[in-house]
Amino acid sequence: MKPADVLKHVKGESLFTDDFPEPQGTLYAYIFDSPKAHAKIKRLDVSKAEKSKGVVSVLTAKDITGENQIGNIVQDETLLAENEVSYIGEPVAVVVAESLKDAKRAKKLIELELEELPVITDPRQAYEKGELIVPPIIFSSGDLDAAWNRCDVIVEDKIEIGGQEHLYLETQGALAIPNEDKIKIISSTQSPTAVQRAAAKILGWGMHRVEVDVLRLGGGFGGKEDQATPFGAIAALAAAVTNRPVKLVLSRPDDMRMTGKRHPYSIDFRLGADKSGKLIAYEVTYYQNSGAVADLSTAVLERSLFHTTNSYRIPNVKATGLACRTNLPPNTAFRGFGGPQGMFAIEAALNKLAEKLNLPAWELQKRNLIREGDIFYYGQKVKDNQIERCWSEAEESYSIKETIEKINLFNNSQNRYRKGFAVMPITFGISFTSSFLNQASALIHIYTDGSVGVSTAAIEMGQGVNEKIRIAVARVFSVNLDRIKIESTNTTRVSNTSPTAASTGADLNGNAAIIASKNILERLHKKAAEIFNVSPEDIEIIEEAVYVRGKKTEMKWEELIWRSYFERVSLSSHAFYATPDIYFDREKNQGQPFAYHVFGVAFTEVTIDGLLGTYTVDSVKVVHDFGESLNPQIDLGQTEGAIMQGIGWVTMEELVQNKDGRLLSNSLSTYKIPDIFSAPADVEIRFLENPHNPNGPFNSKAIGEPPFMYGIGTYFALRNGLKAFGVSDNIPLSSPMTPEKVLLALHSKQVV
Ligand code: MTE
Ligand code: QUE
Ligand code: MOS
Repeated sequence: MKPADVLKHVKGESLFTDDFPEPQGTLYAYIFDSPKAHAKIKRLDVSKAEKSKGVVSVLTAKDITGENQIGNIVQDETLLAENEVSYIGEPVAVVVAESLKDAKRAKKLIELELEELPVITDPRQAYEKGELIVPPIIFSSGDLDAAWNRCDVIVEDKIEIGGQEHLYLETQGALAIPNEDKIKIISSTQSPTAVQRAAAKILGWGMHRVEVDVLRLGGGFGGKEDQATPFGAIAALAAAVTNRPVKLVLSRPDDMRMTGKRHPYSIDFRLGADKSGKLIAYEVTYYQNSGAVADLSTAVLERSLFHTTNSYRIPNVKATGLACRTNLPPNTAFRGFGGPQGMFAIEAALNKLAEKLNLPAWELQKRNLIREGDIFYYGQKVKDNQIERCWSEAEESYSIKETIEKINLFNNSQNRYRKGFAVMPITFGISFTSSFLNQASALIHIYTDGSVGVSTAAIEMGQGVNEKIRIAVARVFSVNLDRIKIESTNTTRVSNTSPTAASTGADLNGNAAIIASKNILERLHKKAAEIFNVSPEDIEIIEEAVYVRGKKTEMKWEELIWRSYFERVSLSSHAFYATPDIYFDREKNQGQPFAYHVFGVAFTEVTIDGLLGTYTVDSVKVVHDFGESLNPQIDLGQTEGAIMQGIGWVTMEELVQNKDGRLLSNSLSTYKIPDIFSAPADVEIRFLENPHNPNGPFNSKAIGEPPFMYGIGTYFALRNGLKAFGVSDNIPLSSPMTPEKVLLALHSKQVV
């Protein structure tokens, strides 16, 4: 059966923030943002704008009745700039008017006088100037200094990894509706409680006076985890000041300019091994381009540290994370949350090492895979390890040897084209690494007709979490899916919500919903036992019918529900779930932060046109550990989408800023994302057989982020393709590998 949303999406019936019918008297907000990347504010005058036609109010920091602070992990972010601006796109003032046109007209009348300050856009430069958001974060294990002496080969190099624009289809936005002493915010956010908390703080109100409601998002990908917050808070402030509903929905150019992206990283590494290629020592330093304020940067950086060794056993490791403050919009969560940058670095290092040892990289990868019982360098034991099984099933299904033979034959058969091949294994930790966030609640009501309403903290953003929770609840009650409706996410029904992020949405909220369902089921069993004069253990509900001691009775679900209601049994339950046994010690940087890991292996094959520098991704072939999938269609969709997004990141999505901190790739004509023509011709995804995951709802596994990192394989397949042209050494480790870069590399060798 298709997820409930599919038909609505196809027919264009699904509602997003901008689609909700606007209440009578709704005003429109438009943001006046900083035109400079770093400057002192000398004068801000909104008086002319205030007198402009249709304008009801122009808000500046002075209008904030509470605290002008929306920082999450670090309290370093104003909602509206006060004395200084630190990136282009930073909100300074907000025009609130009868129409968007009136607001835009008035915006031009705002006068801002700035005294420019030096602009930093490069993370290494920021580091040299001492501009760190937090002190260096260092994870290590073993004895690195001693280990280098035992290495037969050592490689070192520098890596540049680009950022990535989220490009969710629905831009950031919110609609705030005042209602007596409360404000209700309809927000396109992954984190309703973050919006609620920030709006309350800005207004100086208790959180109980702010209600946030989210039906669904047209995509988030991490970009609406923290960065939906300012727009929700601005709409709320405007609604409080004017006492009218206020809508704020960003245009695409405004969204691209104002919001942060995936963090670009500059990286130094050193990797050592013995003659056979067994890894001995790895040292890596991540210069994260954090942007102007902390946002989630420190948590993202930590995840890079956690995934520094990807799927490999390396006994001596030291990784240093530097959160470098620059004058760019605050970079933020994006699918993988720092994991991709960490994994890219170790893959780059392994490829370099393979070149030096004159071995194929996949030989090295395979030799060094983690084994059951190993210890990840941050202290967690490798448990329920599936990486070797994924690898061997991939080899069996897709045969490396034959692929290589076929590629060599092709490469030797003509001059213009070369094929390249790479393997990308992934081992991705599931849980927020900030342990406190691994909690969720669910509220379930069964109505008197036997239909069921389910509220959780999960945000539906296209990833199918609602359908997964629906399936889990239907399984507990053993009723038809049609009976179950997943409600909007609402902070008055389910409070203190963790963001739907870290791929944990279905796990945390699914488990909470299962507990709530079981609570009610137990009461139903008790009632049925009373009716049939047996004990509750004798009762079962199977496919909407009541069974006594394994025998079907005449009593159906609807009748049992009505009888229970009539005899005053509670048909509602609220339940709480917290992931057991996780912790992380931030003094020692050791612990057991993850509930479990997700494993998989991807084979990627590409063809480069040596004349044009263009290329195609011929195939991506995957064996992935899905656990027991709650819905294979959803999980396949997540895997394919994530692979494509990952390929986009390492091949064509190129963010360009000038020295003044201005985003030049600020539209879809200058920022290219993959389309159907850049999709791999062949995508094969196999489900690892006999999976096992007691931590996921019904043995399922998280899927949202891990397959993104299969995309990294495309980068190294392209690198190998270049090598097949004879471009061997010193191909700069610089992502994305755009066709321009391919052509430059080819020209440097005059190969065609
Ligand atoms: N899939 C779609 N279609 N749209 C999205 O915005 N976000 C991704 C992933 N898959 C996203 C998506 C990210 S960044 C995460 S963390 C997970 O979904 C979150 O949802 P989950 O925890 O329910 O998997
Ligand atoms: C993965 C994530 C997140 C994370 C850690 C992960 C994430 C997130 C936070 C976070 C951390 C500290 C806070 C906070 C949020 O950590 O999405 O509010 O105080 O928001 O490993 O995806
Ligand atoms: Mo996903 S980056 O954790 O929202």
